[in-house]
Amino acid sequence: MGIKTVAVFSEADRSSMHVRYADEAYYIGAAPSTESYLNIDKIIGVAKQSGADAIHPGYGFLSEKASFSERCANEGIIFIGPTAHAISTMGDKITARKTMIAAGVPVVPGTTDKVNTEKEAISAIKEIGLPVMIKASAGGGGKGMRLVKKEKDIVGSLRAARSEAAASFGDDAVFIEKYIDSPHHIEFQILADKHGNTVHLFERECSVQRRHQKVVEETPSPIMTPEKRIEMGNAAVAAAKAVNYSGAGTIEFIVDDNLNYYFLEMNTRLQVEHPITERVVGVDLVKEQINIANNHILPFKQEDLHQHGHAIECRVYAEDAENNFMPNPGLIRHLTEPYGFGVRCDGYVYEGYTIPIYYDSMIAKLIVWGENRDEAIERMKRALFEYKITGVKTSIRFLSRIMEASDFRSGRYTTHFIENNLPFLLAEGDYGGKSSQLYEDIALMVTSFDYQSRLGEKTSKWSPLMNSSIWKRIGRRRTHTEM
Ligand code: MV4
Repeated sequence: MGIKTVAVFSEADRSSMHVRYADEAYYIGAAPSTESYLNIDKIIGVAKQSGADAIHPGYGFLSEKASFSERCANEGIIFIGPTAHAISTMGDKITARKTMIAAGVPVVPGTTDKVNTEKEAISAIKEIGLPVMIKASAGGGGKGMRLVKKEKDIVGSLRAARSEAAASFGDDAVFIEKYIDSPHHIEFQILADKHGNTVHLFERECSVQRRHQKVVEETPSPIMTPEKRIEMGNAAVAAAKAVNYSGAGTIEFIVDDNLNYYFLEMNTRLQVEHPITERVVGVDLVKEQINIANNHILPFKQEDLHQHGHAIECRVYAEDAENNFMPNPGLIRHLTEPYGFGVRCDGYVYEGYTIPIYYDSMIAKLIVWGENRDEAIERMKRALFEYKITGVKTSIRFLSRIMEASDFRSGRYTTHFIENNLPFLLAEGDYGGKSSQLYEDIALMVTSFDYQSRLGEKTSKWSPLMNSSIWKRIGRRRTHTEM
């Protein structure tokens, strides 16, 4: 777009790629995010100092902070995202529910107002019927929720949900919903300009998740019908219009096996999984976000938008699946990323880079496209096979097993997919047995020694175990041919 970029970085991100790629980069503080990426004053300070006219908040940190959107507006800096009003309305789940009811968007049967007393809770649950979910109004993404199955557990769960909400969010307001068992998580991408035009860019199926962390997403959803898609898309547009939304946003629904759908929450930001929508609908969502912030009119209408083929995203985490998915930060020794037709690899690590311990353990997103779902799955398996990372444990093999699981292949899976298939997903598969990591390391060492023997004595003092990339070690001053 020809726009100059300014990066901010914490102590832990000095050697990150975004710092090198940006036109300018500014240090904003120590590694903990409260001292850097969550420090509004520091970020506004950099915007002023550098003369940046807009801030893109990404998809973490301050991206859904109403006070940050407001501060930008007050400082005359464009926040590439919705207004503080839209963020705070959707951030408060009771207000969001009420707004959705008024807009005619289906919500899960439950209480409209916050539940104040144990007596109120008991009578509400009598009406709704067990099982129910008690949810924190200030929560979201699974925080501050309690499932209640038995009458005798109501009081205890209410107290627990309330105190957890008070401790986590400083707000103990809770509401109660009917529990939807084994749901699908299906979300709709929307785009809205500042001139009253709102469109949806269809759905993403996000039911492959573990502890409220998404692992695989795909579009179209294998359980969607053309009729439901139109109905839910219209509901998503109505939801966005109800808060005068502008920018990119996502309406999350839970969907039961009979395709009854209920509004859960709205994410008032770009999401991690946006590339699958970009690929299937053919729209660059970040470009549209920037143009919307710049007061442009949306360049397409609903009837211009179509889904073409099938896209899948796998999130690659630096974690140890066999050790309860424990984060596994550290030095990247060797990296080979997949490529080719229909493959997009959005990563940030490189050989010699050390993943810091401070932030999320997601290190890459692998997105593939195929003419149809089966082709997309086959392409994903090929791309995962080509993807080699040594030095840290990653979820690549686990993802490969997901692609082979019969529940995934059939397309009939719910949010319980991972827990229901864990032994299969952790077992050795086509991808290679437990020894495959050892073989990979040996192959890497052999390659490294081979290079060294051909490059002559001069370089042989470099142990391949110190750094797997010969290019990094010797490539700084002399080129390969000079050696
Ligand atoms: C529910 C539910 C069942 N019934 N609400 C989890 C995250 C938060 N956004 C709401 N969540 C749920 N709310 C009712 N009334 C089940 C979940 C849920 C879930 C939802 C979407 C994706 C994954 C999930 C995993 C566990 C529970």
